[in-house]
Amino acid sequence: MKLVYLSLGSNRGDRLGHLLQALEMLTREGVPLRRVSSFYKTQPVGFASQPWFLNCVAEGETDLMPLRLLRTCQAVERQLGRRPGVCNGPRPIDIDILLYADAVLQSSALTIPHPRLGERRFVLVPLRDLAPQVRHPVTRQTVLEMLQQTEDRSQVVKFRPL
Ligand code: PH2
Ligand code: MG
Ligand code: MG
Repeated sequence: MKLVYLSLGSNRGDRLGHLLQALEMLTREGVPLRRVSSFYKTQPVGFASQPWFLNCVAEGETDLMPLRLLRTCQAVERQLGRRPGVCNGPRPIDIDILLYADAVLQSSALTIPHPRLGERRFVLVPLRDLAPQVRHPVTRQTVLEMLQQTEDRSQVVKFRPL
């Protein structure tokens, strides 16, 4: 079993519902989730004129190889209505692989660790909830160190459903 960290984000439709459904579907499709971070309302990074996101990070265990895991994430995205559209535009769900055990790999289909892991507070803040001391397998920085050093200043606000 490999320990994996996945980032989930939604900024279209029922954002909370999409995240909850995706978490349940991942567990059913070969990625049993052990823990989930808090949920955060986050300012869009990159393409600014779109709705704020709801983001979280999940820790899972899987026997799926990295590319199979990517295909599984994409299948869940499709089942929740994701269609190829504007790159980085509003989407019901986006599921990205952040870390896959200590694996380092780069191909046209998939790069692990996620190449923008250190540049995004909407990823680092929820990842810190679960794994502040986990190290990036290449830079050897911990999640906490990456968060302290990132230049991203976008807003990440804890989401309170009630
Ligand atoms: N995902 C992106 C681009 N920008 N911004 C926030 N706040 N949250 C995201 O999940 C996100 C983003 C591309 O996948
Ligand atoms: Mg993404
Ligand atoms: Mg993605």
